Amino acid sequence: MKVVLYLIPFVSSVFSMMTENDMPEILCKCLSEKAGSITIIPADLILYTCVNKYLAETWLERYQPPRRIDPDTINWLRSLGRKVRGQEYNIRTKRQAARRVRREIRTLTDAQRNRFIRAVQELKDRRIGSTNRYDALASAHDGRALGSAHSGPNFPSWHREYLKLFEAALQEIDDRVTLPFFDSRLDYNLYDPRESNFWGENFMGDHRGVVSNGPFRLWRQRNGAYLERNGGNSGSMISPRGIRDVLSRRRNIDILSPWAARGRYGLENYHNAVHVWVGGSMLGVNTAPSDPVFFLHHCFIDYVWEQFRQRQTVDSETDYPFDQRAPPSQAPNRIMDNLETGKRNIDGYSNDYTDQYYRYSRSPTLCRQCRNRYPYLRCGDWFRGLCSATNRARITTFRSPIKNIKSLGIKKQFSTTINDSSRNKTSRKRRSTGDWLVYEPLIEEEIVSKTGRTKRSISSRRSNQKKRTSHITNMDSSMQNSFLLDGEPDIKRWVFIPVKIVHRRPSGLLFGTKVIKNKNIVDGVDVYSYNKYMNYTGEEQQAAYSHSFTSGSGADKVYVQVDGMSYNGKYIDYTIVDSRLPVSESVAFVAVKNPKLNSSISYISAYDSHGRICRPYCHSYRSYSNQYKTCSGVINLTEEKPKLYGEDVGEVTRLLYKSGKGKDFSRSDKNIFLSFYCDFHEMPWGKC
Ligand SMILES: [Cu+2]
Repeated sequence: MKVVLYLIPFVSSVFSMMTENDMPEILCKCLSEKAGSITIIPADLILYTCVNKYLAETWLERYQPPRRIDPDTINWLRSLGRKVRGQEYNIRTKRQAARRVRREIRTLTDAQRNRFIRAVQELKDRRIGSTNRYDALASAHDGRALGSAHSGPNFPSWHREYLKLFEAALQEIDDRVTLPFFDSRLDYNLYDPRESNFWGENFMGDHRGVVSNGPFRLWRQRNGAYLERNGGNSGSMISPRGIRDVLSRRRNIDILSPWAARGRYGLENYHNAVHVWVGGSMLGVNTAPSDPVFFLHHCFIDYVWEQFRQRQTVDSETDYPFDQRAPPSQAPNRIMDNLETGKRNIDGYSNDYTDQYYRYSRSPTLCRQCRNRYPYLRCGDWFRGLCSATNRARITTFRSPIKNIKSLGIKKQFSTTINDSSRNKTSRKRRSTGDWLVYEPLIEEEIVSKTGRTKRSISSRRSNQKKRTSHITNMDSSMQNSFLLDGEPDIKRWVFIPVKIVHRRPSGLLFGTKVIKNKNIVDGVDVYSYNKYMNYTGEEQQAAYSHSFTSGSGADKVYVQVDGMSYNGKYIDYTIVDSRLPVSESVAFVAVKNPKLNSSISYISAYDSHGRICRPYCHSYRSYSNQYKTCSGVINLTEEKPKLYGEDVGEVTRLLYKSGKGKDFSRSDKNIFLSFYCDFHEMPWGKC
């Protein structure tokens, strides 16, 4: 008894420096509103939308007010706007209708593409005010525009005007340049989109970590952070079916957020999945335009929206949906934020853009449109007759500037950037035509065709889905973070905490380890699922990306994501679990704001590479056992002792495994405050 009394104050003080906060109301409301659609769209996209909504609505409180844009930059932006209007005037009066043609980047000639790339590089090189032209334009996407240009009816209009300005800036440098677009369906149709030529040295450069080859290698953002990508970890390229679904609607209210955010017609969801797929700089809404991929991707979204507009049966110029569900900053007559062109939100719905400035050349989708016509496209899906991008050229020599790589502190063997050369050795098995037959239903099924019509049809489809394992997985890439915190990229501004992941084997998997019973193979099970523990409930599992596979080895990644609630910073890392086992456990290390720099409140979430979300649990320090109770995932870290974080991963490891001179190798979980249960059946978010 005495011992217990003695322990109470001690135990409760252990976690005094890490506590659970309530989830901010904006975030909580958003998540619970959308929770109903986690069996329709991958839940990490819901997370993405809601976190962005919170960040957009709180940017002023979280940032130290951002540096004012200098007058030179504003004058330049205004002059661009005037140029656009001048062009408008010329075309109107002369009636020459010299509309520029925007094309899919893989259909450009090498010369055309190089000219575009050179103009982008030049934008980055030309100084303007305290920055360069590229970054001046990129920063227009930040601040107020986070909220007034996303998740609402102003999404396509604001971005249309934004692309026009970017294109005008390119044309100032080279008048023959037109903005190309990135039709990610061509990459979706590829067996492994990470191998696409789009990420080749003569296109956008690699997608593994700090961009260290191609035309934008070692680019830095305005705040000094490197341009980064973490391609293919989660998210998805856009499926042809998704585009067909969007184009099957006739009113903007049916395809735009917030009204269409929950289903298969939501244009912004498909767009988000690509941002998530590319990751790195593209993941944060405030940093996304730092990557030129942003403009090509958005140009494709604009292409799709234009096709949609062409099919509308009502007046496209006035079909601007707006009610109390939309953010007030997206009111039709409000002036577009940050673009300095004086246009109103609804002006982005004007026909002028495509009547006067540009038109789109049809992107080749069917094999007969691309076969033998473009060196970077091929007939990728003979079965359905669909075009795909070609795989990127194998690089025989490693051509990145070694010197610079060294200065990044990247050791060659573990580089996230030079895998191209190492991957050459084990060339991937080309998929035969037969594989498409197996693969094809997966493409059609998951994100796209689930409307939740009848549960029976979904579960019967799911039962056909065993064998979602493949040798194409994301297991051979690491994770790069920018260490950007409140505008400065520096690891010292962060501290590391441990997060425990408890992962249950998802249903629908079948591994190669067959069960032999009484001399015969037992169908439908493997050694790891052949047990009484695996008792799946009839509940529906969360939706997964159709294009994602579990490695045949069982290795799978669970990502842990940190979003600053009281600061401006994002951090993501993963831990590896064994999907074969009924339950598998692991610890991830993620970084949060260093509490020495004042308020460190973070929302921490976890999801697997298929887009399914895990449920957060916090250590219940009132009890003596290692008990965890469901919690919000919002963590407040303070400087109070004892210290439950480390300045580096080694220090955290010491928290978990006291170095007992080889005696003690068991982990002490009492120092792990946050844990996630990845079961994929239970609702990942609590009620507000
Ligand atoms: Cu945007």
